[in-house]
Amino acid sequence: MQIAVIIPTYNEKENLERLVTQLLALPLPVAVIVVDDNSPDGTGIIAERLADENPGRIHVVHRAGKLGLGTAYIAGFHQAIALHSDLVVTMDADFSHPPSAIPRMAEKIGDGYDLVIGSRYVPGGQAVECTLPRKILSWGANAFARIMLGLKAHDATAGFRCYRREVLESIDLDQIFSNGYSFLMEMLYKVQRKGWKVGEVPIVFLNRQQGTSKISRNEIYRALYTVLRLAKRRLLGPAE
Ligand SMILES: Nc1nc2c(ncn2[C@@H]2O[C@H](COP(=O)(O)OP(=O)(O)OP(=O)(O)O)[C@@H](O)[C@H]2O)c(=O)[nH]1
Ligand SMILES: [Mg+2]
Repeated sequence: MQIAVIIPTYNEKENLERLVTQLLALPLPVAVIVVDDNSPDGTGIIAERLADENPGRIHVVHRAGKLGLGTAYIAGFHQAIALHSDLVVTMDADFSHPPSAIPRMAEKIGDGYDLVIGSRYVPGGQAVECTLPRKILSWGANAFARIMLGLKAHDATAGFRCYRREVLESIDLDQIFSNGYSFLMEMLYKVQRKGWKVGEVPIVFLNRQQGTSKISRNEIYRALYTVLRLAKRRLLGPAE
């Protein structure tokens, strides 16, 4: 069983090497795919060095500029499919998502799930050191998406996920409209609509310790728009 871990990066020079080292030390056959958007802080150069030092285990996708999180995931998915990875994990570079949870996520796939979310909002999960506004935003976005789209997962906005490759192959990735953070909700919606089995394992989500946040007010409005657009299609449009 081969596992590809996709890490989208934009200015993560403080985090990338330490994260990659922890991932490669996991007791699993892990390959890492870094999707870097020409980070001004040189994260892409660090990724290249790590790829040279670990032949065959690290792949780097370089894009010309900051093109958004959604299309970064899609570029990573195409690469993971090309590598014939059995499982495809996505995670943030900033240590909010603990690498130590990946074996539990893979195990849950073994129990018959097609997508497993590293979840803050199931018993045993938590978000630590997050500010109150950030907690309210996350909680509100989840509640809204769950109600409007009928999503069953409790952490619908989580970027820490483990997909079976077949799930990704079943979805027309290049048709996904939203970029940025709302991509995660759209993707989960499509996975659920296809009838794939979605599970969650609890994780302790740690707020970013190093580097700076990339979430903007604009992204929040766009996420709101994405949920409304999908909800409208769900009520009125053709099943898809
Ligand atoms: N390639 C690429 N990666 C991105 C882009 N935007 C964000 N990222 C990465 O996506 C992951 C999540 O971004 P974060 O800035 O941590 O967003 P967040 O977790 O919502 O916010 P904070 O943790 O508060 O900073 C990180 O690994 C970022 O480096 C982008 O446009 N392109
Ligand atoms: Mg983060």
